[in-house]
Amino acid sequence: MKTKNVKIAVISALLFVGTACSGGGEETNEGGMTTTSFKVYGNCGMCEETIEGALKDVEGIEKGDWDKETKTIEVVYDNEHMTLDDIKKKIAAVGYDTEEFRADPGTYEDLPMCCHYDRPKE
Ligand SMILES: [Cu+2]
Repeated sequence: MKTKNVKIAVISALLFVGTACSGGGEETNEGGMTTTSFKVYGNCGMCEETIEGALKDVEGIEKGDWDKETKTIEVVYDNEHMTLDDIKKKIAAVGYDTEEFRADPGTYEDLPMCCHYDRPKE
């Protein structure tokens, strides 16, 4: 019985990773909460802290989880008080580009050296 549960957990985790790697875009809405993912440019673990830090303790954002391997963030947010654009603007405000919103050059320059990711073309 225990082994079976572990197997199910492993399979669910693999399915989850599979979804996360597909580049984002899929969106689910449940009870006013939207779950989706999108690309955020970045490099390393420090980028992860900065990106996720920008969304931490923000009312209306329940979860922001960036993966440095896939450069994809998964967000869960209250779609009555928050839009995806708001979230992307918050990320841009701490120095990170998304396909839609670009960080200020100054903010980008202020990032630690290791965090100077290759920016997408304007
Ligand atoms: Cu970094």
